[in-house]
Amino acid sequence: MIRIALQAKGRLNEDSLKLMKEAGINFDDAKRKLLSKSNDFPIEVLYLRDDDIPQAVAAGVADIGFVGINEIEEKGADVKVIHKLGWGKCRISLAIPKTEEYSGIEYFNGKRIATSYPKILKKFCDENNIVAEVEEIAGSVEIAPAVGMADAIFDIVSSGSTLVSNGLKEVYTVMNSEAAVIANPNLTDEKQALLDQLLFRFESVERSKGQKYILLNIPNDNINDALSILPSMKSPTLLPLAQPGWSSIHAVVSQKLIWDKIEQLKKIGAEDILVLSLEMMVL
Ligand code: PRT
Ligand code: ZN
Repeated sequence: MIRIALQAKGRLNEDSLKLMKEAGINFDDAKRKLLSKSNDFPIEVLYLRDDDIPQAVAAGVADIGFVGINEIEEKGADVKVIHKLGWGKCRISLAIPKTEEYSGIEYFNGKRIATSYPKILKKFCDENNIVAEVEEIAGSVEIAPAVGMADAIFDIVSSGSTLVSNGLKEVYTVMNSEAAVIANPNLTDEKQALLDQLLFRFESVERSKGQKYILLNIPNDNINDALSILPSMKSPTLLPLAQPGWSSIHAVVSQKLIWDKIEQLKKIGAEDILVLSLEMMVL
């Protein structure tokens, strides 16, 4: 049995549950139980606030967790970052009132900076020889300059629209973040084996994202042209059709390229083109 800590509610909750489900693991959500066991896999889910996940994993209260890299850095918890998940993407940036002129990071010398990430900010200031006053506040950081609590802020930005609507401009990105799988550094062999099994499933699901499965029929004379248009995982799947002189080709194509490939394939005589969604790619 392995225990995973997930965010109970908030920005990472939905994607966390979706990935577990796509990996074939179902359980009750946080609205029903704070600790929930799956019937599909030897795993228990512990729902926590994201701030508490790094510490819970470091202490072994949970064996693994999904949490933003920003929280891991801020908490300085002794956990291993095993796998980046590619969602929950954001950056932590310094921002100042939009009317201020910005010359470079020396601007922050002698300034008061409001943040919920004091450790990351202090480390950045130390590394860059900036002497600033760090004002730690738990939430609504963006409002601090307007109400006179600070001259600047250091906060999470994703689209940037919260900064704009508070009359601020982003001037320096200190770190980029995304959600990651973290693990306690001292997992037992049994737990490590379960984690490896989970990672294999997560990677199979992730690999299929943005990919489509394409099937088409092509005159045998044009098979080589079609194969040069279509990439393949190993060797392309090529099947003879009942109709003499024709074959069927199956391949996986990036969603971004699908229309381009369809147009090229039609030009060389491809017919009956089908495009299907992929749920996972197991290599
Ligand atoms: O209750 P709990 O403590 O669990 O949740 P929380 O309120 O502390 O965190 P939550 O759910 O807001 O965010 C969880 C994690 O999502 C963060 O630690 C980041 O790793 C990641 N993430 C990704 C974000 C954002 N994008 C984001 N845009 N976290 C917060 N924001 C906020 C930001 O603080 C700012 O207020 O959104 C606003 C900015 O958004 P834009 O799009 O206007 O720039
Ligand atoms: Zn939080």
